[in-house]
Order: sequence, then structure tokens, then C-alpha cells
Amino acid sequence: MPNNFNNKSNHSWSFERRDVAYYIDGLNADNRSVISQCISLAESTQLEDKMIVNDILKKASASWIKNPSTRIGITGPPGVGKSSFIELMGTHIAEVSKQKLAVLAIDPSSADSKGAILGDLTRMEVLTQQKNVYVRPNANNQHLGGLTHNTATSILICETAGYNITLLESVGIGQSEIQIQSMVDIVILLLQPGSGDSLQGIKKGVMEVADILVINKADGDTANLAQELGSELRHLFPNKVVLTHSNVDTNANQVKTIIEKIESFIVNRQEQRTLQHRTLVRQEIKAAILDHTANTDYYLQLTATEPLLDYPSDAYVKLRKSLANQTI
Ligand SMILES: Nc1nc2c(ncn2[C@@H]2O[C@H](COP(=O)(O)OP(=O)(O)OP(=O)(O)O)[C@@H](O)[C@H]2O)c(=O)[nH]1
Ligand SMILES: [Mg+2]
Repeated sequence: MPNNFNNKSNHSWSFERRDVAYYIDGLNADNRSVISQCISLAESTQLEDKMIVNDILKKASASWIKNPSTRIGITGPPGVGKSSFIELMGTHIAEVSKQKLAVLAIDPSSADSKGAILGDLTRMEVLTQQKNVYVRPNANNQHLGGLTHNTATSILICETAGYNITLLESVGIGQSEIQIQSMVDIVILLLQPGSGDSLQGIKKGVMEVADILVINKADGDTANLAQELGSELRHLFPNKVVLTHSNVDTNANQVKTIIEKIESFIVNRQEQRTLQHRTLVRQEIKAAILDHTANTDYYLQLTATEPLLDYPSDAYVKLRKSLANQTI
């Protein structure tokens, strides 16, 4: 039954809120529209929406606990070839393994062009036609830096619907506060030769976080440069897997090798996930405070009874005090 909530949301989505059973049935039936609706609810900043998602995950916990997906993060600078790589690797996984694959991609062009949702859908043309693949092309909801605290919830929603491999695209690491390594089992960093800033532009810490370094565009004019960068990185990071690869030249395509490496990496996920859980919960706490203060116009509340003192940190102290008086 549709609920009569006031459908006011910071994010634009245009369907009615339904009861939890509707969403759970849809997820169990792998209904793509319902998966997308659930992810939109997860991305909302409205408490009512978050409560529905919470309820879905609680009631359907048996599904996602039983079906933890292998979570693979694909990151790298803009234009390096992440979406094209996901198209290739995802299609290979979907065809060969017949596993259910969820792709949560970032389409940076969506922020400035109306037809942008089609952008990544065209880049992932073959992949989106696979029956066992779900693609969410604008998984960041146009959030600068790529990931939000909601992405982890979106992964759980896909797992509830039976998706057992998740590919997560993010634009760069170290740029946004929400780090890809807090929500995946393995990080693949794509780099590009010949851009001049290939090494300088990427902080060493970012390299450390990556499990596999892939130098993309090892084809045509950039083939030699890619090999050179590969040698340099192997020298700098002797314990990392460093591979050169091309999305367009089949002779330089290393997708199969990369998949083998991924499989050999993922041994004990549980320990890592326990650590990630702590990070994710901290991110949720921060986001809850931000959303609450934004949605309730906290400034007005703070100043309703007495004016703020002339120094802005008074707002901080008042908020902290009011939180300290709350019970959970
Ligand atoms: N020569 C060559 N071009 C490639 C390769 N992979 C991708 N490209 C091209 O590089 C451009 C960017 O590719 P995308 O796959 O959209 O890159 P991306 O990293 O997802 O880009 P953003 O999402 O915008 O950060 C496109 O024009 C691709 O055709 C490759 O292996 N070799
Ligand atoms: Mg992309």
C-alpha cells in the first residue's frame, strides 16, 4: 500500500514511498526498478526514507548476510578508462561465471549535462544488455569526489537482491573524505601513461591503498610509455601487482589475468570487513548530523531562544551541548 508521506526530498525521485514488504518482494524477485527505488531511498537525506531502508535491510538481513558479494573497487583519475574497463571486465565475468553482477558507476558528466545518464550506459553498452547484470550509472548522485556514505548501503541492497559481485567505480582516491577502501574487498587503481602528471598527480598514499595497479591505454602511441610506467611502478612498489592493459587493443587486454589476481587476493574478507564496519558507522554518524542540521535549518533552532555569540565556534559548542543532553 502506498504511504501518504510528504514526499519532500533533497534528491529528485518521483515515485511514491511504498511499504517495506513491497520493496523486499521486489528485491527477492530481482526487480530492477525496485532495486533502483531502494537505492534512491538510500541516497535520500530524509529520515523517513532512511527508516524504510533500515527496515528493508533488517527484515531481509538473511539475504545479504547469506550472500555477501565480492566487492571490487575501480578507481583512477578522470578519463583514465574506468568505465570502459568495467564494461570489459564486467562482461567477461557475466558471460564466463554467470554470477550476478552489480555495477555502481560514477558518471561525472551527469553533473553538467541533461542526457548524461545515457553517458555511461552507452560506454557500458554490452554490459547493460547482460541478463545477470544490474548497472546503476549515477551511483554517486552527482556527489563531488564520487562516493558517499550511502554507497555502502547501496551495495547491501544489491546483495539483498542476490548480486554476488559488485563493481564500484570511483573518481580518484584520497580526494573525497569517503574512501573506496572502506567499502570494497580489493582496490584496482587505473593509471594512464604519458599524461605527465601520472605519478606526480597521484599521492603515494593512494598507491599504497591500491591492491592492483593497472596501467591502462597500453596501445597505439602510448604502448611504450605504458610499459615504461609499468617498470617504474614495479621498481617503486615491489610488493604490488602491476599490470599494463588496454581496453581497445585485444592483444594487450589483461582482463583475465586481472580477474585471476583478484581471486587470489580475496582470502579472508571477514577481518577486513569488521574494520570497515567501524569506519562506515563513523561516516554514518557524521552524515546523520549533517543531514539533520541541513534539513531542520539548525541555525534557526540554535538562535531561536538566544542569539549566537559573535564568534562562530559558539554554534559548535551549542550543538555539542545539545547532543550531549540527548539520549539515544
Ligand atoms: N586508447 C585507449 N583509449 C581508451 C582506453 N580505455 C578508455 N579509453 C578512452 O578514454 C576515454 C575515457 O574512457 P572512460 O572509460 O569513460 O574513462 P573513465 O575513467 O570512466 O572516465 P570518467 O568516468 O569520466 O572519470 C574514452 O574516450 C575511451 O574511449 C584504452 O585502453 N586505450
Ligand atoms: Mg567513468
